[in-house]
Amino acid sequence: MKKLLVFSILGVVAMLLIVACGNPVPTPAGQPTAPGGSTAGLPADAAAVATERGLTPDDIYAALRTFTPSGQLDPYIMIASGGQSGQLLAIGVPSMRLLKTIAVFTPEPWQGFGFGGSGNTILEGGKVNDKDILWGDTHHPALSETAGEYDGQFVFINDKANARVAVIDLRDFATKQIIKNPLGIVDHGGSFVTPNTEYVIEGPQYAQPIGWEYGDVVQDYKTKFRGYLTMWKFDRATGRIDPAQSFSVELPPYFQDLCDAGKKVSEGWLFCNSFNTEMATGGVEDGNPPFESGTAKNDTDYLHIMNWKKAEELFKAGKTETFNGMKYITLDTAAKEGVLYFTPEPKSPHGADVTPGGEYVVVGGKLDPHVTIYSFDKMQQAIAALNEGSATKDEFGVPVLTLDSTMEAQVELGLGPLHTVYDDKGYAYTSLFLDSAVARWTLGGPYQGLHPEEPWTLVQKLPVQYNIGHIAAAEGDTASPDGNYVVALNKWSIDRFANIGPLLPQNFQLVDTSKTGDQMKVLYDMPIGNAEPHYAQIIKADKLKAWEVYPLGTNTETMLPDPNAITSPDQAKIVRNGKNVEIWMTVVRSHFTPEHVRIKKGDHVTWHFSNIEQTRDATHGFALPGYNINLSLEPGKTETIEFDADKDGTFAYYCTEFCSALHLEMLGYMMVEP
Ligand code: CUK
Ligand code: CUA
Repeated sequence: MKKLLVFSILGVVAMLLIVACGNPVPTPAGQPTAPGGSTAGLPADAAAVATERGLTPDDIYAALRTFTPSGQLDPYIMIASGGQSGQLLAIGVPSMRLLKTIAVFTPEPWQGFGFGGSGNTILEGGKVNDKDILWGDTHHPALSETAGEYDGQFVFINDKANARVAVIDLRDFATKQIIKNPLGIVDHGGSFVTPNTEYVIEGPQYAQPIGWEYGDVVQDYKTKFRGYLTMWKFDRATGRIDPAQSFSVELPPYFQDLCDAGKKVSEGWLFCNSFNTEMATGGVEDGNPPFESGTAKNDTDYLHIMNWKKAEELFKAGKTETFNGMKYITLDTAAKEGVLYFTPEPKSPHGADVTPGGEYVVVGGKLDPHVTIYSFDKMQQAIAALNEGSATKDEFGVPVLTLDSTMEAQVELGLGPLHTVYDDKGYAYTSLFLDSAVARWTLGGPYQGLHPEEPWTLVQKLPVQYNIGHIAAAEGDTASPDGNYVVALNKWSIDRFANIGPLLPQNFQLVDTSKTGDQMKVLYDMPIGNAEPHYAQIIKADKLKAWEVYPLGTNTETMLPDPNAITSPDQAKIVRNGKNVEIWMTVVRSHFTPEHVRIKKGDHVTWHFSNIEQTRDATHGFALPGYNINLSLEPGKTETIEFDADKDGTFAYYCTEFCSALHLEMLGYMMVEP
């Protein structure tokens, strides 16, 4: 532990230096190639370009590894969180081309999400205390899995800021459901899935009273403040989370941080690191230690080891309490019935990443130079031994397994280890925040023999620019990772891009991991100019089977035929019933039918749009000025809006997608009589 302490001090010093100078030391830039030197072998015109641009052989290699000619498709798609934009990003790998921003928690006009159509209904599912919340802080996307492999059907994402989870259908890369956790107001350790997506898991972070009811953080902390981990039951057939079949587990008021589900040998279990076992309550203004040091006093925190299958049994047996409709297993029950165990983890831990076969859990210590590797097998032995006799318990009665009894190895990597991902060569990759590096190191056990090196040793530290947070690997969270690439999700970009003012983009750096040994290379820098993403997952593109167009008359919220769909302009009509006006409109290149909509001030308008195209990419838009209405009408889609005509006047509605040569002529008039 003394060693830990020394390094944690080093870590703090390094962190302070970074904060003080605001400038991690950049790595030396690539040296230009001497004319006629390492461009040998290139065609003359390519050699001339390389010489003129001062490209090194490494640069040329990187260009060849990433350049994707027009019309060629990327073999991987990365689904990255969009941080405080509240969205997700779909990015091609290795080209690092942004393909789509997927609207999730934040209204987005291009997709017509939240400007009058079904997106409004979906966003309403995310209300908090009846208040519209029109942004999110997305952290950890989780692709749906079958037998521990990404299956390309769904992706889930949490909103840390409001403890919500969203479901995105990968048939159309569109959000279908937002669900609010009734127990917590902030989350973090989610979303992630069980190996067959039986559950989408949402772990907590900052402790709070159940249902975020009133409590005093100092006086009530140990009695009222808690963490809650929620197992959201996912119904593949409907593509929705089913709250009635979902349950939660009450946790102590430690700050549970990041979780991962066991798989293969550890299927049925899950693991979360935590970082405030001190139960610090802040209050720097009253002379108390601030959270940043109060939470870092202890040498160790607790890795949470949870038997979710056991928890599911208890839930099914009715051994739960209920709050706001959410069934939950109390902390006392979880501790006594073998749902929850702890084992120590060093200094300000972050991340808990299960190896592809489920044998080990790797935890980084932000203020410790090591990663700690826990063995699931050893955990089970320690648990079996516990049951026979005396167990150490924390103050909430949760059994604590000793570090010696659960630890397989520790590997010293450098400063600020955070997150770990895996490849197909028996290597693990850990992000080093303070060192600004990606550490490649070797796994032992069943992974020994996949690589030429000793087990549990550091192989290479690759500098990245700068201050890497998460790291993502191709098929990295599956039972069989690919290993061609990892992406460093860097928090700071500093000098990597043109100066566009004090708010700088994040820097996603593509790293080549195709060769063994110390051969990792940075291939490409991609600026993320809209928020601070946290995690990302990378799926093989051929696993995605997205629709090219919607079948004619599809309601894209339900993905079923829409009862209000029409298929030809002949069926278009306007029907008045008292003050209610209902419009059935077709949309096709290059006209709306009808082109004249005459209504009266005070009417309630229900307007159905059917894009009757089946041509790929023949998307139309519908903008209604003055009414905050904007739709995206992809081929085959039927969409409905409703509004009160509370402003009289003449409103030209028009198509916002340049759909044809006569796109500008695609318009109509809504005349609202005073
Ligand atoms: S956290 Cu952001 S770098 Cu939310 Cu996964 Cu570690
Ligand atoms: Cu339809 Cu432009």
